[in-house]
Amino acid sequence: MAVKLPLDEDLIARHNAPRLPALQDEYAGLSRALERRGIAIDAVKGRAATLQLACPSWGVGVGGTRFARFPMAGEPTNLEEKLDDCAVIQQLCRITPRVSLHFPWDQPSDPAAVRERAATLGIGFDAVNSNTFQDQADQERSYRYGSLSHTAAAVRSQAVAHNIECIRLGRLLGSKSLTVWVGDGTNFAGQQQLGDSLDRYLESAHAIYAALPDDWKMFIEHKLYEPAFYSTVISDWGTSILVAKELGPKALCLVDLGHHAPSVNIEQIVARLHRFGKLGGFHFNDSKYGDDDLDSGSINPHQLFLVFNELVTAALREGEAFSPSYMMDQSHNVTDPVESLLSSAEAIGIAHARALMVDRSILSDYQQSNDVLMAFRTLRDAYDLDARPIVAMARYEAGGAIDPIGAFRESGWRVAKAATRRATGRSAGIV
Ligand SMILES: [Mn+2]
Repeated sequence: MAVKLPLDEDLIARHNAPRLPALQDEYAGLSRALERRGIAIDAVKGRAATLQLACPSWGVGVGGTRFARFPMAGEPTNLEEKLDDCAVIQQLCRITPRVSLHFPWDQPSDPAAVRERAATLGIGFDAVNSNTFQDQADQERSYRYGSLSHTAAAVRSQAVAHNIECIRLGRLLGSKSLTVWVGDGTNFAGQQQLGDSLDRYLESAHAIYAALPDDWKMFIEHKLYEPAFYSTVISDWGTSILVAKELGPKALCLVDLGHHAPSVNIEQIVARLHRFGKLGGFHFNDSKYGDDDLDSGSINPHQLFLVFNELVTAALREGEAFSPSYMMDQSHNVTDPVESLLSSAEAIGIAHARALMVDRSILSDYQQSNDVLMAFRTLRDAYDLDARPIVAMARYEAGGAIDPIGAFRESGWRVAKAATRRATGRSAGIV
């Protein structure tokens, strides 16, 4: 099948040509800095180039808060247009080869045709996401008081059936995993018996798990609070890992960086989940106060680095057997979503590259001899290095843009789409 990428290939070449000498110069400078540490930059770049992030279909539209949404001219209005924007992101940054769909938001009338169209655009499909946290117009029973853990068996059955339908659609699209997040919980003490809610959830989750193909994974996404503000059924990584262990080997935990209590040590949670073979994947974003869904690395790039420090450690020990699923899960309220996703993909790539630059054998020696300060400084030394030339060079060599956001603006993509795509509404919430 002939691939027809959305942006003119010459545009990227014309964009890169005048920027290449400066990139080569900066890459050579970093190469010398790493050489003095006994690290070969090409090996780091080779591993940096293996990072792959999924783009969320809902992330390419302008998001919103509980209060308002401010639409943007030229944002996507349907699945086809979302795929076009995701393909633009992949063409420019080359580390987002797959899209994660959300049903029924992205319900395809002809999944085979959608799969073929995506392939033509140079992209595929990652985890499919079920949605039992809101009611749809044609829905028989309401999720107002819960879905998989609802007190009524008929509502639970409806939610289970929806998840099984997501698996069916995902198989037709070429996906290999289902992400299950439920907003189930309570807003009042006494509203439900806390243990019984989890039992009902488990019974439903077992029914979904039983419908998983052998080569599929089921990601359990926990979230501390919201929309339920007193108790949430799958509230934390402890509940998540217990559920995943009870369901079986195909059930794994998903870490969304915004879904934890404030000041929790997320990198330690990552290490714990990995230790027990239950680290399934990540939803990358950043937060200041709660589940803010801000751009990855925009608030706390150091935490992102520390998370990748754990991931790189695990990857070094296990090689290709270690392959968590990575996705960006963000809400873009005041920026162009394509630009935010390009910026975030770069931030994640930089955090990964910094972790790859840690001198692990020296770090291990300092840890073993309890030289606390030097262990800390070994880690910090890698964080303080400017990893941008590695990420940019890997991107350039893969056919992407040296400055993806600059190239996106030069392409005039959004202006052109503003003239052809219909206007969207102001309704609050996620697109
Ligand atoms: Mn998430």
